[in-house]
Amino acid sequence: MEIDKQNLAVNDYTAENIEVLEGLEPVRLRPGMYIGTVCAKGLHHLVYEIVDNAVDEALAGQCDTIEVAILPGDVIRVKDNGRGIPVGIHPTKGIPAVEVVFTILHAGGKFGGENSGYKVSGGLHGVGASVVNALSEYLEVEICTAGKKYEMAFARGDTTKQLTQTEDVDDHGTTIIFKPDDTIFEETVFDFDTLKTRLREIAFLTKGLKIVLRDERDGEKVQERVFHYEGGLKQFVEYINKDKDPVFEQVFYVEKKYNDISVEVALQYNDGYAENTHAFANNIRTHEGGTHIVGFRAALTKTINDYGRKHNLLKDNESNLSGDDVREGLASVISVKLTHPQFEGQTKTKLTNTDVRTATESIMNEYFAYFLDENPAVAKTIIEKSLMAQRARDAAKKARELVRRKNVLDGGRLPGKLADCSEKDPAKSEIYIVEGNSAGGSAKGARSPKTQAILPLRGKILNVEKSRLDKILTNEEIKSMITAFGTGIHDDFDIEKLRYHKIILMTDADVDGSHIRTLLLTFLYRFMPRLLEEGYVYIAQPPLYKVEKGKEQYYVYRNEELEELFERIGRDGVKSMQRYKGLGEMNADQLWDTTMDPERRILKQVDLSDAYEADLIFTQLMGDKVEPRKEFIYANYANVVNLDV
Ligand code: TTJ
Repeated sequence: MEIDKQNLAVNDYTAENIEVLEGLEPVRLRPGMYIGTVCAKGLHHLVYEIVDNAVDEALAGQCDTIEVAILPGDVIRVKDNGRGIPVGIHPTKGIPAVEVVFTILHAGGKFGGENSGYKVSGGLHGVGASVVNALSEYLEVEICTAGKKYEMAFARGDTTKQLTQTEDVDDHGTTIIFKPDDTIFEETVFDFDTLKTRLREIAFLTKGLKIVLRDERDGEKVQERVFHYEGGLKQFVEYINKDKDPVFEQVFYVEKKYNDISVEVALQYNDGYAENTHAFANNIRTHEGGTHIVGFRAALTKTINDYGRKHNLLKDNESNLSGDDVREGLASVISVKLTHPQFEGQTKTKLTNTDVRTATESIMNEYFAYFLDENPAVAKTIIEKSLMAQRARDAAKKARELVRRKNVLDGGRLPGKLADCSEKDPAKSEIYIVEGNSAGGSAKGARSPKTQAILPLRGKILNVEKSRLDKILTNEEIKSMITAFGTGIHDDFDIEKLRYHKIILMTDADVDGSHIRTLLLTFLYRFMPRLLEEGYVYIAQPPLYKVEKGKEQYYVYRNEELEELFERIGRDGVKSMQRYKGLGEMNADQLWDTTMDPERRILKQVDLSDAYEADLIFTQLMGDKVEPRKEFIYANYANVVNLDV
C-alpha cells in the first residue's frame, strides 16, 4: 500500500485517513507540542532526539561509538556503528521500516512486537525521529547493513528520495544528516557548549559508550571533544566532586536490576554542606524528583542509622540522624531505566512509577549496607559528619527561633545602616546593596531618595556555602539584608512582602568586587532563589575610566571602549584620565551620573532561569579550589548575567 497524502480528501473517513492522522502535518503546525519550543532549546532538542536512537542501539549492546558533527551551515550529522535501521518492508504499512521511522508519528513506540524484527527502538526512546524530519529543511539517511549501503532522503517530512541500495560495503551503521527548518526555528545556530554538556551527560549515563562531538563549521579551527567513561556514574560523581574536597576516596557504586527496572547509583561525600543529587529516568533528567529519589533517600537514611546503631557510633541517648543530616555534602547520581516511565509535574520531569521506589530502595538497602560493612573507616566518617550536621541543625533551629522572636520584639525594625526610600510601592522602589562604607556614603549622597534605598555592607560577606545556618543567621550583613528586603527566608519566605522590585548589587569593577558580588549572589541563590527567578536582582555597572577633554567628560565602562573613544575624539588635549579603582573614588555627582541615574545607568539583570546551570556555576565559584573559580570569573562572568539596558 502506497501512502498518497495528496489524494486523500479531508472528509474521507477511510482506512487511509488514519495514515493522515499519523502524518507529520500536525508537527509542523504545532511544533511546540512535540519539542517544547522553537527557540534555541527546541533546536538542540532535535539533536538529542536523533542521538537517543543511537543510544538505544548502544544500550542493546550493538554499537559503541556515536559521532555528532556540526557541519558548515549548522547542519547536523549523527553517525553510529550499530546494526543500521531496518530497511525491509514493514508487514502492515507496506513501506520500508526506515521510512516508517521517519514519516510516521511516534513510530518507535507503536509498531512491531518484540520479535517482529521491525522494532525500531531498543525500548527507551525512539519516538522522535519523525518529528526531527518534519522540522528539517532536509534530512538524509545512510544505512550500512548486511553488506549493502542504502540511502533515502526527506524534506520537511516528505519523502524526496525513495530508499535505494547503492554499493556493497563491509561497514555497518546509521548516518543521519539534517538541517533544521529556518521557517520553523527562531534560532538555527547550534551552541557547541550546550551540545557538549548534554552529550557528556549521556556518555556518563551510558558507560562504555564513546561519544564524539566535532564542530566543523569553521574549517580553520575544528573543535573536538570525546566523552567515554568505562566507569559510568562512578566517574559522573567524581566529575561533580572534582573541584571539591571529598571526605574519602571511595565512591559507592551499584548497578543492578530489580524485576525489569535497572537501577544505577553512585555517591561520594565532600566537605561542603550542600547536597548535589542528579537523578535520571531513561537518561532524562528528573528535575522535579520522583520515586527513584524517594527510594534512594529512604534507604540511605535507614542504612546509615542501622550501621550507626549496630556499631555504637550512634549512642543510645542520641536521636536518629535525619535525611537532611545524612545528605550534607552528599554528591550522588541516580539513574533508573524502565519500559513505561510515567512523568508528572509542571515540566513533566517527576517520575511517578511506584515500583521504582521499591526497586531503588531495596537495591540501595542491600548494597549500601555491604559498602559500609566493607569500608568501616568510610562509614565512621559519614556518621561523624552526619552527627555534626545534626548538632548544627539543632543550633540553627535555636538561632532561628531567637531571630524570629527578636523580630517580633522590635517590631521588625529596619537595619540602622539602611537609608530607606520614601516611596512605599515596591514596584517603584529599588535598593542598592553597596560594598564598603565610603562607597555607601557617596551612594547616599547621590541617590534619588524617593525611590532609591541604600544599604552599605562592610567588606566581604559570609560565604554561605561554607558556613552553617546558625552562623549565617547571626551574621550582621546577612541579617540586615533579610530585614531590609522584608521577605524572610526559607520556609518563611514570602515574595509578597518584598519591599523593592529592584535589588541592585553595586560593587567595585575589579576582581575583589566580583568576588563580593558572587558571595551576594550565592546568598540570594541559596536563601531566596525566587528573587532571582522573578528577575528582581540586578548588577550595577560602574565605569572603569573617566576621560576629560575640553569641557567634555567621557565615562568608559569596558576596556575595549577606551581605544574606541580615543579613535573617536583623538588623544590630543586629553586633560586628565582617571582610572576608577573603586566606587569610593567617585563623588556623589559622578556616581549618580554614571551608575545610579535610571535614565543613563547600565544594569545587568541576573538571569537564573536554568537552575541546574546556576547550581553548577555557583558550585564552581564557591568551591574550595581557587583555580577553577579564577578561571570562571575571568572567562565566563558575562554568561551569568544578561544585559538589561
Ligand atoms: C533495530 O532492530 C534491528 C536492528 O537495528 C535496530 C536499529 O534500529 N538500530 C539502529 C537505529 N541503529 N541506529 C539507529 C538509529 C541511529 C540514528 C543516528 C538515528 C536513528 C533514527 C536510528
